[in-house]
Amino acid sequence: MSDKKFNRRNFLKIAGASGVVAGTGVILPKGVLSAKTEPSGKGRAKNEVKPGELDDYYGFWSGGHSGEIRIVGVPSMREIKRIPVFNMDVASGWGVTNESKKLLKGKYFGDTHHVHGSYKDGVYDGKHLFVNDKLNNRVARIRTDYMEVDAILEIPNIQGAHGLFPQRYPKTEWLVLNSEFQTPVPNDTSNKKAFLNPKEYYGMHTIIDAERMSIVCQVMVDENCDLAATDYKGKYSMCTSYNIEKGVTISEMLASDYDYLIVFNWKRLKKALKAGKYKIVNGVKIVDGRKGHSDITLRIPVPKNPHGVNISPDGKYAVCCGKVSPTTTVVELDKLDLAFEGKIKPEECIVAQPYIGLGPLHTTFDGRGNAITSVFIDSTNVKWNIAKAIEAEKQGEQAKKSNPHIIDILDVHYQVGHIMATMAETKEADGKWLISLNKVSKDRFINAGPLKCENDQLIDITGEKLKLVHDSPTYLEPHDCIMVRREIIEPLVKDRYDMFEHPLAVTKNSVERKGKNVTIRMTANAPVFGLQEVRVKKDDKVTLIVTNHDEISDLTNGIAISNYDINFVTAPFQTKSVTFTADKPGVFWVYCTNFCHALHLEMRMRFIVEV
Ligand code: RUQ
Ligand code: CA
Repeated sequence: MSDKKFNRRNFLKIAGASGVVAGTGVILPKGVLSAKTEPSGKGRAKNEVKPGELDDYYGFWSGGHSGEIRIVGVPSMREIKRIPVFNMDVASGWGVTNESKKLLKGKYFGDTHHVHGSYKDGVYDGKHLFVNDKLNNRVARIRTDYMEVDAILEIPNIQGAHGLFPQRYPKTEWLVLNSEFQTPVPNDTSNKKAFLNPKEYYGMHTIIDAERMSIVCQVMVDENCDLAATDYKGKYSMCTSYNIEKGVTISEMLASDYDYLIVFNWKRLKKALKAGKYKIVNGVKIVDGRKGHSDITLRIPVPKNPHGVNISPDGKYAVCCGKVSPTTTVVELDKLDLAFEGKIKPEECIVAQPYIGLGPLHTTFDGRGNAITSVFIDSTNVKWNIAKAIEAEKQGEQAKKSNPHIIDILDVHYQVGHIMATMAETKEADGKWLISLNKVSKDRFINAGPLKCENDQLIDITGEKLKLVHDSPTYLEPHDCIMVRREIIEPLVKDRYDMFEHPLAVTKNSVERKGKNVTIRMTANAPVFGLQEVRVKKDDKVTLIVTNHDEISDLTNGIAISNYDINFVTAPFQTKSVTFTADKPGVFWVYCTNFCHALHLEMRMRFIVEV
């Protein structure tokens, strides 16, 4: 075992010593590389993570319309890994192997916005991540021990699957998912008279069983359901709605001066389900949550076309961003019961509406009573104190005029969408780092053509002022992220697969024929494949199953079949399979794509398709 380790390291060392920069073929005079990588100036930058040191946080970034999730080390901002989710990834074979195709069910594009972790008692338990697909209306679950998708759920009756949030207390049994686009329900020929009548389009707040990855029910509302949040008591979930008008054009969606924060009462929802108060559409229980039809929902008016809703880590407040209004709306969650009981009006749950700036989108928290809100049009992050905003609201307009709640305003570059502070969506928000996910990066990086990257900025929030520390280019387009303390995740992450978790794990090499179906079972053990030659007949349907038998951590093997457009990797003790038709006769070299050994290039076998 240690032999191979030595081999691998030694090889890289040799390549390094000869002055060849690995992978580039460029020869540099000695010293140039090391001089450039030395940090400039004296001392150590606060976010510096020196070679050999580890980051303090696992950052989980959504990849937007790249369809993936990325793991970013914080504070170094090094991209450590990409987890393919709703996309194809030819390096790892996601979308190529039978295992991934079974989950993707023929859909290879996605639009991930919101990654969240599973919770226990208001803090991440480190077990799962969940992410939405706005494009094809799916939710994926990632098991963090392998950092790999283990379930994908398609959601019927909705479009624009957007805001996603797990239950935080007592643990994540439910996930909520909002549908940003209203549609006819059902959206098929049985309901075709609704196609041209937007008044018959509805939004859905979908409840998902996180363990089974199945749908519990959908709550139907007239409004659209944008961003999502759950409280810290397991009582409520909520959505912002910017289209209470049921508009289909921008001007129609902007007609009203206010829209809603809609709160869903879980106790009442469970009661309705138990009492059978639902209809079934496309196999899903749909509970009526429309205004005037239901006691499950509460509508708090908020100005205007709101976007994000975030819950303060003390569990007391929901902060709703105005988007078209320059304000945020602070809702006191303890008042929701009274409002549901009809003892106070919904708007009486609002305890502050502070001025923030032009285009507030999302809010995060430092765990010290302060909120930080992203402001899109102003291109700023605004730090403000929640208690001071509430106090000024009590005192009236005069007190509000001087904006006593605002602590600091930082210019960001440019056009910020989401922001997130470390651990901020948990009751252990620690106020160390803030990420500003900016949509526009022009002039911040060397010009790489008309299609530019995004700029994820790292901001130090330990002091009174927000301090910009680092610009980090990212490929399109992270929408949201969470940052989880390393200690929560790291002990759960494995170096090897549990080999026999895969029912097809190969222990003996074999080629088996049943009519035109040929099954090749093969081990990979760097630098050899278990078979040196496989012969099939033209037009055979071939299934190739490969198990990596290398127990050395990080020893990944690649399996590529020349001219057959097949390429995937197996990590230690992992099994993957592909099925294809051997439609081209000839000799095709199967080779290892993932540098595994000093004799990596010799790791090959012949795949012979006879006629
Ligand atoms: S949404 S900024 Cu999913 Cu705010 Cu993207
Ligand atoms: Ca509106």
